[in-house]
Amino acid sequence: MPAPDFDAIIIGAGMSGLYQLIRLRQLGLKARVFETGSGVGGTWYWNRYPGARFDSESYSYGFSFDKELLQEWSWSEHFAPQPETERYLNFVADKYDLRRDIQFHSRVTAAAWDEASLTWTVTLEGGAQHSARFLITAIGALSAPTLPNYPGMESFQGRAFHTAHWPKEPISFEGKRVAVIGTGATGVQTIQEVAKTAGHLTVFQRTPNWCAPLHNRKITPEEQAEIKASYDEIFRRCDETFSCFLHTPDPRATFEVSQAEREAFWEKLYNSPGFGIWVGNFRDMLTDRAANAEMSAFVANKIRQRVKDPKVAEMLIPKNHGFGTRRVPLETRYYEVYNQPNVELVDTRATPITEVTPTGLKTTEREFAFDIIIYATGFDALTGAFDRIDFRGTEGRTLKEAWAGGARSFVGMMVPGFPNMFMLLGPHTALGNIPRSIEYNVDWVSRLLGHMQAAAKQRAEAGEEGTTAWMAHVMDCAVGLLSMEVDSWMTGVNRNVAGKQQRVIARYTGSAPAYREWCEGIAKEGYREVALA
Ligand code: NA7
Repeated sequence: MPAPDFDAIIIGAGMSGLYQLIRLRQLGLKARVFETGSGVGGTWYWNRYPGARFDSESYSYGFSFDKELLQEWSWSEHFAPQPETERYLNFVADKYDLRRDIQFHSRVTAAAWDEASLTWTVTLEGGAQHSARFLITAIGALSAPTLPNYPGMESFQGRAFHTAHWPKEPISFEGKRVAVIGTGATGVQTIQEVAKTAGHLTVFQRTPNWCAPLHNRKITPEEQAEIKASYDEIFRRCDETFSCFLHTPDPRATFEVSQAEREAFWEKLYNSPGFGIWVGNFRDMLTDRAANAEMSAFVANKIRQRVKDPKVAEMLIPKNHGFGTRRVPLETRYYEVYNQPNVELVDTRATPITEVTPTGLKTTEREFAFDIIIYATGFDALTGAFDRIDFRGTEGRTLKEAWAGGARSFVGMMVPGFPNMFMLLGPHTALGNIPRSIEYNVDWVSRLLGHMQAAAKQRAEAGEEGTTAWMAHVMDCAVGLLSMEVDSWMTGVNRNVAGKQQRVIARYTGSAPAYREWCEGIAKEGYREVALA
């Protein structure tokens, strides 16, 4: 039997693909990365829309695996913008000479397991095929962009972009009539940037989100020195917190403290940088209905204070979900944008968009003329990137078939029936501050591969029993969370995608430390629940 072309194929050259490549080289494995784009960076390569930046503190987001890299790279802002992150990931690719094992402009369309040769054969768009012992998906959790299905979208004569397919050349909004459709984390970042220069900006909002101030600023030289001296502490803290951010819930319950104390605490959070207001709030804010309602009322008042027109303010205040039950977009003068004379807000629940025309779009009420339409309409989250590739496991069974009743995974990293396939950001892995999960998952997979090398094993497959146990745990974690009562990508809903209209338990909602503990238990017992042969 001919040897496979590579020991391992990695799909995707984002953060997970890059780090996995480094780890595979350390194991002496010959790996090839296939990447659709022309450069490295994944999320930070594709999402180059105006205003794109971190909501995690920069120094908690970068790679932590190499102390030298940590000292060499200096983040310029507490929450770095996309161009800087893309530069950082290029710096990483250069530092470790990764490009020689990355093939760009190569979209993987299919991957099939062959039991006789114990290999995966990967097919690229265009038909080229490559084989490998191991297949590692580094395809992201939010990487399959979705567009609305309005009639006439192709007919638009101006320029139209999805935020995740933003062109590389600069786009000027100066004097232009611009539409932004969508007000999730991406839409909010885009809107506040485009509003600075657009001749006229119309925001089409279907569901308002609870946004909170980011409070970004430049990192001073003193802070830089301090950050570089405390990386051990920074990453230790990320390891300890629920979702790997620097913020951690307050041990108090909302109604344990007086109203004055509560308000003072929320005021402090509202004036502090980052996700503290979401993941560093009172411990019951995301589980206790009354607590959540109080917090929501606090933020609603902030919106009323910041938006001059009371009617517009009410349109911007979410009515169908409480604070933090969907992803909280962090913003910089977002609400003030609606005080500008060049900005208009349209509620597409009251007046839905009916069609896109050559010159703009129509709602049930009006016709609008635009030069540029920006679709900030999100992603087919968590499973969308998997659905775009025709994965075939044992006996030719497709991943789509295996997941027809909902995605099922073993600790988010393996799937029964798909031997030697590892997912770095599969459904049901810990998310949160994502690079922290990536580093853990890459290390876990690499340790398993090292174990297989040492034990002369060729084949690893997740067992049914372990998968059932993990999925039961995933279901248990979701009990009692207010977020489970709300439509969002976090509950698997995307109205633009067939079959994604109903809420499901789409992701692991337990803590990252608990996730790692579960995975460590498996590793410590010689990868129990993984059949090694
Ligand atoms: P999101 O959070 O899924 O937001 C998508 C937005 O687009 C949201 O406001 C949607 O409204 C809106 N949308 C989608 N389709 C339509 C149609 N057909 N008509 C009107 N409005 C529409 O995606 P993001 O890119 O902002 O963020 C995704 C994650 O990436 C984010 O959480 C970060 O962690 C990174 P809806 O709420 O569905 O009514």
